[in-house]
Amino acid sequence: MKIFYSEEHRQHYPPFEIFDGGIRVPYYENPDRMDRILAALKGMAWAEFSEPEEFGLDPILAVHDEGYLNFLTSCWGEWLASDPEVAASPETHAFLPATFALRRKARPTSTTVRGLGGYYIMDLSACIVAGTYKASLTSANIALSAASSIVQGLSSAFALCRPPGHHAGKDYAGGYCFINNASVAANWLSQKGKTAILDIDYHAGNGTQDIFYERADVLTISIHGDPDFEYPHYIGFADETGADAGLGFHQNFPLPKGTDDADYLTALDEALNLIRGFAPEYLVLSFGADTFDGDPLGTFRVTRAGFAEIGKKISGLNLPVAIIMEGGYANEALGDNTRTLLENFK
Ligand code: OKP
Ligand code: ZN
Repeated sequence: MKIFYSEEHRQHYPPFEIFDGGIRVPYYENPDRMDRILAALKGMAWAEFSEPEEFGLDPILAVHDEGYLNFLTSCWGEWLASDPEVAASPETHAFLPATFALRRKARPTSTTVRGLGGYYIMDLSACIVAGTYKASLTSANIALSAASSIVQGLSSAFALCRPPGHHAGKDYAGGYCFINNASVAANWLSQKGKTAILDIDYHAGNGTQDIFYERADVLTISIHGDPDFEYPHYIGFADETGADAGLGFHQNFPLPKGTDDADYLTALDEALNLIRGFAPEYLVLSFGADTFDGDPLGTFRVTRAGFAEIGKKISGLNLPVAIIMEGGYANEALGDNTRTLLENFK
């Protein structure tokens, strides 16, 4: 019996893998498996070992996507080049993404927590603990309460939501978000009058985008770090403008690293003009303070004065607004930044 074998596999030996719950363990699919098999076969008289032939890429490209293969080719080099820590000790590192594109949505394929988790969670930051569900329900109720109060005639209301919501889609959690508070509020408001959502969190509001993408009755706009370099990476590009009946009723403003007050306010002016054109009765503002200069999860340079200007411009719409708290991680500045924005809506 011919047995094709190569020692090449030894070059593939990641130093770890991640188990459920984030625990690092040694790589289970390891070269020792081959050594065990080899040890078992080597002594057999019928075992005839051969090196494999070279067939080139064509038979592989007949099955696999070219971009995917290109990624496999370039991944490690890019990873190494992108991180000095990796370069300093490559043997102790492995590439893993921290986010997962939901491109297969056939069905929840398993009834176990692991299967359902993979289906309903888009990344490794939507961690669920004992109090998560109740806290999320309460957070949504906070947003609804703000929405209700503007229907009752208040010109503005602030929903100090936690957990945040704008990364959560119809059937997925992600980015610290479980229930999309702003979307719940906006959908509720849309029964009362035409509603727009403006998302000024530093990260693209992918969940909100997904939820309203086919709808013309709720305009959704997000201003954020360009997903070309920033989380959530797979959604939030400028050419995503809605689908079906909703075509033309979504707009993204992806901005570069280092965006300062002036550049931010220019994009905001454009967004506000779109809202004026839509002429809604109500506005839901997804507010994240992670655009702040020095936010540990952001790259923008919006200042305290910038938040004041942002608040002034949005309040200049003269629309009843439900302001929904999203992100913001420069904790020592978060209170002042939030207050500065809110001051314009008093
Ligand atoms: C939530 B919100 C990237 C890790 C990304 C998730 C960020 C979620 C942001 N290395 N972690 O929009 O403020
Ligand atoms: Zn954010």
